[in-house]
Amino acid sequence: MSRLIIVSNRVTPAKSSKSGGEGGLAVAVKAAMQERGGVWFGWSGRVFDHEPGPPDIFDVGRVTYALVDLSQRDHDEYYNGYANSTLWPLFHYRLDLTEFTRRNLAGYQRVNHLFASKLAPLLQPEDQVWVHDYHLIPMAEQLRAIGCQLRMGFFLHIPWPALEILLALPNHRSIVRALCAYDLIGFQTTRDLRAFWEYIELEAGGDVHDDGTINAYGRVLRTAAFPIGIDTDTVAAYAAEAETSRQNRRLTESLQGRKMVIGVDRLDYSKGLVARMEAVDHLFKTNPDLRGRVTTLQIAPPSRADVPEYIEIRQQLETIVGHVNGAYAEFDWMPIRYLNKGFTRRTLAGFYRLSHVGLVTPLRDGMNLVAKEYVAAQKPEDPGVLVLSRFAGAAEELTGALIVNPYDVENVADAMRGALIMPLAERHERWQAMFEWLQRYDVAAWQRSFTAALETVPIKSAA
Ligand code: GDG
Repeated sequence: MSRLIIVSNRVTPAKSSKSGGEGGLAVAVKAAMQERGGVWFGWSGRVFDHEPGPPDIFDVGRVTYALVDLSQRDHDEYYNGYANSTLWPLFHYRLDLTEFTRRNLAGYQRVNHLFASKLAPLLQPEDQVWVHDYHLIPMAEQLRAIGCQLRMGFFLHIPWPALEILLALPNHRSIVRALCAYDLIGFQTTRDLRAFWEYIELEAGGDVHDDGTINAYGRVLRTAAFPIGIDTDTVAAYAAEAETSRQNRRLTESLQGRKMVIGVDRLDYSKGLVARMEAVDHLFKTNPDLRGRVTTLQIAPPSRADVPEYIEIRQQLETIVGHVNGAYAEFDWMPIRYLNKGFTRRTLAGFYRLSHVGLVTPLRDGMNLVAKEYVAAQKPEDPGVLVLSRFAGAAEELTGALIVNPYDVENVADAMRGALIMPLAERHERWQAMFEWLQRYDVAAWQRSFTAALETVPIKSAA
């Protein structure tokens, strides 16, 4: 088996993160790396005033880490700029929040070039390179420009937008051409894959074959959906162990027999938090019998706090939570407990297990690992119900959830009520099928299927 080189913007060498700010990519890649071993290359998370030196290289267990620092300017233009103020909002269908400047695009290209030049000397002839996510789309193109001929795969963790949305990106052509320098491109869902094919056929003038092979920009490459999984057995074990934990006891006591609804999301406008709180408002407005009997726990650790839109979403969320609590709270009951901080993965698993409803209502999401973690953490003999947005990639797999339109607050409120009163037999039937799926298609299976596909992809140039 060839050596695996993983490249991602953020690398998290620590054993586990308490902050909750690390996000789904880091959680998944860490689990995949622990299984297979290899080299994990990317940004150290540190920002300095000076230009970065050689990568900081060290081993932890089976993984060799190679970490590069960023200058303040690179961090502003590449990370906060083009990656998180252009690609992230646009790929999540938020044209209203998308900003584009040539300066930020140049910063993005510069950092991709920097990463490629720091990675190239570490590569060996049989290596397989697997690049992750929207921050690093041009990596393969940059590596090929300096002579690298290795097999290279790319996995996009966020949605691939519909054609009409992507056309609003001023440099859409250069982004898609850069992607076509890989040998394999993986997407979260068949919806994303089809949207990519549509661009290739209608805009790039390329060909798409039935097996996902495409010809475009003078290259032949493979495309497929590889829905990302979670470490299902570990989450289930954490949740079972947490039943007797101090936090779970405290939470149970504080609920005083009430039912609990839980939401856990990075504080991001794509997660639909404001509309979700409006749905909670509607639930209590139209179901007075539920007042005093249901508590919503919303955990939202801050993320990307340097980007102005994230400050704004936090203010909007605080306003609506304050409004709902002001409207319905009693001296001994609050409808919403809003926590602007993270918890350990073990604690979260325990909280999921105590919750009767998992509320996952993003407006757009590549996959959404929280939806999968919620299912994995349930008590087999008394499982809770997942309420899931149709716009999360996870909705293609988790068909036992109550699937909702997150823009329709009445629909979400109805689903919450349905979940709260659902009989055990139905809850069990829905949960069982989803849990078995998650055990079969876990994060290790995802890693294996992507790397196996990359290993066998035929490498040839178009005639
Ligand atoms: C991107 C895509 C895709 C959350 N709060 C805490 C905490 N978390 C963990 C969750 C979960 C992860 O962070 C979040 O993953 P998501 O998938 O829900 O969302 P993104 O961060 O947006 O991830 C997404 C994912 O990449 C993987 O491909 O599914 O669509 O946007 O694992 O549990 N972890 C800890 N404390 C917290 O308070 N420790």
